[in-house]
Amino acid sequence: MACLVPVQAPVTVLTPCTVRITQEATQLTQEILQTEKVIDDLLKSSHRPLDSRTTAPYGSVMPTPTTKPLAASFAAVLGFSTLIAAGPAGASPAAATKVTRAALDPSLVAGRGADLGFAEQEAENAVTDGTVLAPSTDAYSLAAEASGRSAVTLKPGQYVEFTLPAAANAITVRYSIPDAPAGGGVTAPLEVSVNGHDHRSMTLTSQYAWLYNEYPFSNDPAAGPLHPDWWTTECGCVPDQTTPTPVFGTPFRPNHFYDEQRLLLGRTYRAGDVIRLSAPAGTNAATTTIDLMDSQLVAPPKIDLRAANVLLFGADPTGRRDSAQAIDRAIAFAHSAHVPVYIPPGTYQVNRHIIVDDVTIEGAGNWYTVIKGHQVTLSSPAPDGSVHTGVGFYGKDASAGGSHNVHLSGFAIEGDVRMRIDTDQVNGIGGALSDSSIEGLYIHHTKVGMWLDGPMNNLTITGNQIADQIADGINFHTGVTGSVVRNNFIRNTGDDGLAMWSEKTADSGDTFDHNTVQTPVLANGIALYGGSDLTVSDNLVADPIREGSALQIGSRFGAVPFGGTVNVADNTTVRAGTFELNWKIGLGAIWIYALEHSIDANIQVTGDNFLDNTYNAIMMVSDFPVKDLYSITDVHFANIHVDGTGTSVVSARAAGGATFQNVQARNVGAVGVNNCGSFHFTPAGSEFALTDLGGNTGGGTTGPWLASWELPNTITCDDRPAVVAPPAPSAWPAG
Ligand SMILES: [Ca+2]
Repeated sequence: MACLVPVQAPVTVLTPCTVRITQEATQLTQEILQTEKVIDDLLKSSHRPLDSRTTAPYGSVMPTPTTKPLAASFAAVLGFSTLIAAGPAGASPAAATKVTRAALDPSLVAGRGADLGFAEQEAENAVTDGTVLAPSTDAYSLAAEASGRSAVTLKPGQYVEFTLPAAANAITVRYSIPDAPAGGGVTAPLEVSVNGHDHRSMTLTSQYAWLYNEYPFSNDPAAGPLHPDWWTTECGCVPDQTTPTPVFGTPFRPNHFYDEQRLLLGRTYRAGDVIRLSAPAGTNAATTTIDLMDSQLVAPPKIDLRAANVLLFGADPTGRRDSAQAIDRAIAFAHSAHVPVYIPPGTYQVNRHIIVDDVTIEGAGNWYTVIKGHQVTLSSPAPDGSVHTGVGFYGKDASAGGSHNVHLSGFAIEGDVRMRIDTDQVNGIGGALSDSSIEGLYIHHTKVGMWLDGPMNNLTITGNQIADQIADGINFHTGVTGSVVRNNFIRNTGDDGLAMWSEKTADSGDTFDHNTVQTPVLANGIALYGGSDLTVSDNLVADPIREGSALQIGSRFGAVPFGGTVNVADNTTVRAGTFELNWKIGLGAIWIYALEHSIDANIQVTGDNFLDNTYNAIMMVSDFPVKDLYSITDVHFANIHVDGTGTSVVSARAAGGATFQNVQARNVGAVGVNNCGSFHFTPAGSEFALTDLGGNTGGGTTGPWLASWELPNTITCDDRPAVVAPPAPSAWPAG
């Protein structure tokens, strides 16, 4: 019978059960201390199987300890013995390639967004003999999905090179290579050299890129429309109700072009050293497009000797054998012994969910400890509707009480999801996790990085990177309360970057703070769908592409109405306010959308900067079929900077009203307020009223953006005003 020990039981309570567990823990710790040579040897020879040593983790004879500190052993293997090695003698520091944040000068976004210790350099600002893509925000183009809306395309034999701005031992390359002719992706080499030597090769892949067609998308570039019974914007028709049947070119709606890959350089290079990325002359990729490179100085691996080391429970750090059961055994032991689980450097194959409850799992850092899985087709659908499973760490389902006191940190999750199937639970993190924390993970190639299904309470998500997802980055789904998402970096999601989705049950008391969200290829950077007392603060959101914008407050998708106060404070958006392909009108960087209910919660939008808006900065809209049912009535904008709009500062396409105070605008491309109200156009004016609380200054070609003649509700409705591309954002004068 298993020992059942209360979570808080002190080990000084000497029941027979706790005595045995304490003895086991002591023995295990001693064994871990004795295994440094095992781990050391293992890391030096990644091909050596562990079988003979790890099938009996308890009581087996372990090798004699060596005098070499374990940390030094890890360091030697991972290149840190040369941590402070200088670059080649005589290398002259070149001018560093410009460092940016979301392709902006960092001074323009100081104090906002995430800081995870890497420096972003855009390829279009680097030295190259390739072709710099002309900036574009047109969906389904390489430029639109690139950070800063531009990238560099290399033909075989061409290069792009970046001068390091600071010492670095690791890079992340965001790139795109073509799909296979019939879909499914290809691999192709990318050569990396530093200062003309230290050559190495990365193997790029497009297996996780290139989706086509309509929701939920396809990997087949030749497929005709998946939904000929849907209204289709390209023909402005329902294809199977149209004669003659419209023909759509293929590939139809290609998207999700980019992927990223990380590389430890094996030593530390200096500021001024030059990293060249080359498409080798013989590459099978006709083009290799480089969007950007991030560089950083990764800390040495973390080691925890007091924890339950998964190697002692049979885990295989070479990634050859499945380690799921070994990790389960380590978790079971750690749970009983009240110690954390430690996953040392290595790649661990896991092809299903690891169920976590009341446990701490620590990796050595997400550059070192990688949990990697294949997507597995289930023999029959799971009760939750999944037809696949894959690598992920899951709390128990909320209907089973959820999990509590789970703390995950310092590892990467590398999934294998290439298609969007919404019923599949193939997310990096899932289930219900109350009183828990997730810190310092890198989550890649899963469907959703973290999909939490409440009800649950008090989860803190900090310092994570989530990239190249098929769907959302993080979603608080249904009754997630009192939880925080802070200082996370999200790039290239196939749906919302960060979302709170109050389907049926309200999310409440949650905060998204100081996150960076870049290039969601569909939907929004940050979206709130219903809920109460929510905060979105100090985030940086860049380059949304279609059917969404930077910030959305939307009453849709079966969400409960908004309640309480919604604070949208001190965020910066850039290159948002996209073109809505179905409506064929421009959106706003912040998009407030009453589709299924009126929005009458107290919405405070304060201190935000909306930069380089492709169309509008602010849009408030109710869909046309429900324009007389729902309104938007209690929205307040204050202390806002709008720097550049292709069209207006405010587009109002709903009944209701909003107040404005100290909303300062410049480089406005069209009339300051595009006011359609609810489209009745009566002599009384628009159904949407603007209230000027003072300090609303500046404008553009048409004079002050909030001119007195526009107030309170002058109809200025124009579906498609001419777009005037704004100049690049610049510093705002003090005061
Ligand atoms: Ca770029």
